[in-house]
Amino acid sequence: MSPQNLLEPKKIENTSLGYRIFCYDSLPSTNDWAKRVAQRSKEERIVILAETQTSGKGRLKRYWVSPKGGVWLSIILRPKMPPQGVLKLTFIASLAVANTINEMFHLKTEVKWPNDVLVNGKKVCGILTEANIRKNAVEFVVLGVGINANIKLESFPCDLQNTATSLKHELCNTIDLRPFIKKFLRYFDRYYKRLQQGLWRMLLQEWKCLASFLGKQVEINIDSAILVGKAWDITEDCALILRLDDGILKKILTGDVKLCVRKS
Ligand code: BT5
Repeated sequence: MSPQNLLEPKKIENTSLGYRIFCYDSLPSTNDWAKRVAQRSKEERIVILAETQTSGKGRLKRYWVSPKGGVWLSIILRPKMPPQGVLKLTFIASLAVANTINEMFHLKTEVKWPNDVLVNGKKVCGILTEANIRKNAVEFVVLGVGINANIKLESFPCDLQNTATSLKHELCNTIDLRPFIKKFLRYFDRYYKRLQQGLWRMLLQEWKCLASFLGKQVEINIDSAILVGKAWDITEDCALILRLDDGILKKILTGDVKLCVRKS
């Protein structure tokens, strides 16, 4: 049987904003499947949604736990932007997730550089943006969004139970996934249009308003080294500026931010 037959979507939903949602029971990774779809057609605004992922991916080949009850989706986009701009899509997706959660459930949401959304200080969502670059131009982007929606904390592996949370856990209730996904896409679409209209500075400002780690003492894991300093600012190209204890400002392009408990 060909891969197409094996992976025929269970259903396709069209939204009023022009997104087509391809719904699957299970996929290894919605990002990987979205890349295959993007390579075969020239369309965009296709959303690959799976109830579970068997090999969900984080950055740097890390794993992403994706049991049933979560929102695991990837959006295919063809933005007109230079390859260096792609991280802006991660930022606007995290803004869209944070605002959706805030508006629907009145939970305290924050964003954390570069790709997390937190609820009550714990990770509820991670974003993985992957771009296909040809001749120094973006051919397509797959924007992967994983949201721990209706997941019991006990179903996370032990190492995640202190750092991850889910909407079900925070609300002590199950949420209705359809309206949640639709609202997220509406927010995302609004931010995406603003980005394409050249309103990035305004969007970054909005993101920073939700970034409560800014101004705090943090640790950044880069490869096997740990840098400690104050999270000083985010540049227009999405880098983190860390102010080291000796006052030197260091521009960080990738890494993981952890709040220090020692100083503030
Ligand atoms: C991310 O990577 O946070 C990006 C996650 C993107 C997942 C989506 S789901 C749809 C699409 N298809 C995919 O295959 N992926 C995308 P990173 O910042 O590297 O964080 C990964 C780390 O988060 C892991 O090493 C774990 O420590 C932790 N983690 C794993 N699963 C988690 C979960 N469900 N909730 C919270 N933390 C998790």
